Amino acid sequence: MSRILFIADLHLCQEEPAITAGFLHFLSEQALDCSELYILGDLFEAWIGDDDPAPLHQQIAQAIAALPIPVYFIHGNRDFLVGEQFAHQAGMQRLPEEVVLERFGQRLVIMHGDTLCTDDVGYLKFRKKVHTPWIQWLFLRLPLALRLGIAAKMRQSSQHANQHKTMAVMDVNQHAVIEVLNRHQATLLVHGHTHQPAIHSVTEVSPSAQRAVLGAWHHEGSMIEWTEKGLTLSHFPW
Ligand code: OKV
Ligand code: MN
Repeated sequence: MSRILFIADLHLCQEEPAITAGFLHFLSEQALDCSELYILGDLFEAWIGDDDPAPLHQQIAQAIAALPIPVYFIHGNRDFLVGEQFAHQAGMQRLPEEVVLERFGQRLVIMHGDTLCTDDVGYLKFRKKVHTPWIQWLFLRLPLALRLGIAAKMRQSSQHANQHKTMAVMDVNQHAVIEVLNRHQATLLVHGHTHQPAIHSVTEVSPSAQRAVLGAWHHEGSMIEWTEKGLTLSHFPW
């Protein structure tokens, strides 16, 4: 039996040990009962380089590496610097921004979801900067303490900026959703990022499609499973 799991937006950090505990519990129960696990970004709240000695990172790497199933990772807007070293330690394979999975006779696109939020011009500008290869190259060569300081400052100013953004601006743009589905000739899309869990029908494409959105792991876990019966969104306590 084939059961594919998707999760995203755990935003793991030292300050929220209950979420880490919830994830470790998820790995030891749900994840044992599936054939593949896809982590669609923002597994971590912040990432400033694989050389960060935070014990949380090693704990998570070991727990993922212990799984008997293949684990795949797509970068989120927060952990976009997760590199080959960490991926190797966690025994997971990093995937490009958008990937098409062909199972059960259907085509399903997976992505983090930030690039669907095309109305958030300020975020797209930020993204373009921090995704520029030479800027990343320079950042990763700064001393760890300096990177930690810069990152903390950037998170602080982003929190202030987001207070003035409406939910509509931070949600996906429907034209971007249609474009992705058409470009990949897919009828299913699974993403996270918006923290607005739901399964939507997309009737502007033909044949009509489904867009399944993962929830963030704030007070409970969120996952989407894909079986021959289709997509199911579920939430579970720690
Ligand atoms: C991640 C976000 C902070 C949003 C910085 C170059 C530059 C990488 C970085 C520093 C910040 C990631 C790596 C973080 C996401 C924020 C604030 C807003 C909207 C540079 C390359 F520019 F300084 F040279 N960073 N960190 N934000 O703290 O994890 O996604 S982070
Ligand atoms: Mn995100």
